[in-house]
Amino acid sequence: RILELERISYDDLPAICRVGKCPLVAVIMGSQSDLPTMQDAVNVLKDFGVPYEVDIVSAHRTPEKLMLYSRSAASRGIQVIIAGAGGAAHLPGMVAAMTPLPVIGVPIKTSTLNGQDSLLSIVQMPRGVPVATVAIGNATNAGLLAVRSLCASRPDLRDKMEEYQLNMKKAVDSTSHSLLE
Ligand code: RP5
Repeated sequence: RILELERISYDDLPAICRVGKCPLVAVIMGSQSDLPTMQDAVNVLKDFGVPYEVDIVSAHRTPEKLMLYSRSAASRGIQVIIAGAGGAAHLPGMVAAMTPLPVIGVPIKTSTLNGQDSLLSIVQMPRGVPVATVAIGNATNAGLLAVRSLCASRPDLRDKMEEYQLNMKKAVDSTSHSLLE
């Protein structure tokens, strides 16, 4: 049955959601229970107008899908993969092992160890197989990092990112001014 995989393409598998014609960023997670956290990455991509797809891919529960997904991502036009997982969080590392694309890992906060387990599982990758790991639960930064990685070839996104940064500065400035009033 494993050999049969060679005849299946990722497109034969149902994706939860594809937004935009040719998704550039993939947001995947180990379980639907990760979605409330991963939604923050999706929101960033929506705000920046970056086409994306969202799917559940589990390193442990759907290993065959993991392989199909990772092997086909680059040829399907995906440029960056954001992968969130909790606990024994092997998803981002396994994806990174099977794609040449940059992978951004989001450690999901767990109820037993507060996400320390997820963080260490994702960040401690062996030399040669990088996963850019954001802080525990910080899928917003994963989304922003994905957008930044597209900026080199997309001046429109670079402009939007500079505007985003300027707005953050303005928000801090106006808070500081209100403290002095
Ligand atoms: C991991 O196990 C998932 O990424 C999730 O964070 C965690 C728990 O999954 P569920 O039991 O909620 O499906 O694979």
